[in-house]
Amino acid sequence: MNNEKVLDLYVRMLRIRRFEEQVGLLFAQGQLPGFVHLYIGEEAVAAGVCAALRDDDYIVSTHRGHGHVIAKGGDLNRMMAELFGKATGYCKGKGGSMHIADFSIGMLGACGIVGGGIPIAVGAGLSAKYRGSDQVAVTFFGDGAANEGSFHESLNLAAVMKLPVLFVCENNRYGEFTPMEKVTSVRDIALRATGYGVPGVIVDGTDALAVYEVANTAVQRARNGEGPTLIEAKAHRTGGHAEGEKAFLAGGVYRSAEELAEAQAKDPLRILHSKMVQMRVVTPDVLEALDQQITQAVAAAVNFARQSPDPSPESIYDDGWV
Ligand SMILES: Cc1ncc(C[n+]2csc(CCOP(=O)(O)OP(=O)(O)O)c2C)c(N)n1
Repeated sequence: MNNEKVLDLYVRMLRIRRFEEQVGLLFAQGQLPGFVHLYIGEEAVAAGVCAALRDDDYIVSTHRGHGHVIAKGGDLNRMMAELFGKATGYCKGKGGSMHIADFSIGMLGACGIVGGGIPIAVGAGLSAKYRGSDQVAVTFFGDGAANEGSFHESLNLAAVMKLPVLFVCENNRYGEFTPMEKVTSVRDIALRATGYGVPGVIVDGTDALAVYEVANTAVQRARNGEGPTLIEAKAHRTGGHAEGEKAFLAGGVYRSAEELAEAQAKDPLRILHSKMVQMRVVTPDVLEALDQQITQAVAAAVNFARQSPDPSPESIYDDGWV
């Protein structure tokens, strides 16, 4: 992988991290009207996969979707405005965090229904195959979603029809507050690929370079008409399931301090940062300047959102489908 590509991975991750940190802060200050589920700790998965895609490839996301939108090239201003519920947001302020879509970059949507996005990606893959367009579709989902019927039906259909789809399981080991082993019959989600006759690959989801390599292979396979791949990226979310978690958990603790510290130690940004400096891809000064630039872009997005108008009351019935 050339230096430019490595740096590109880092930039995608840093944009996600700084955006998410800001969103966490705004939520804590009571400035955002809806719920938010942050992606901090899992950045290498979205960055690694999306860096292996073309602009016209498709992705479908989850309730934890900001990172996917940003990694695919989403606009920070429109995202932030959507979180603030403003008319300039991606859904004109009516969707919020879990409903960001941007068809112009192939981002077909986030989805608050766990497992709900998976069949949408299969539909996009079917459409690409039908049109002979050479595009691929990616569905991101959690370990919890891998226990939904939609996952199994979708994987089977994609395998039978040899659809150009990447099933990317972001295994952060928890579904809300339930550890995976309490609700999942296998230790590795990737094992389930065998049951559907497709490759199942496990990758360290904190290592963006490794995720990129695995995704690249799966994308080539999909474009060659060889069908789907199930990728399981083992990752950690370093924050709560949703922001404000403590408020509704009533003090209950579901993860030990040691486990959390272990997760924090596997920070994908820090890992790639030190690799890049070690490999002399770039100097720390350049990375520092990049960080400042991205931090400013996120601050500008907050200003953009704050200065944007609210949706007008007359528009309440516009853009709605029943
Ligand atoms: C069909 C459905 N069931 C339950 C919920 C409530 N819910 C929201 S997020 C979540 C946990 C999802 O866990 P996972 O798929 O592992 O994703 P993660 O939050 O870990 O990224 C649940 C149960 C939901 N939104 N949709």
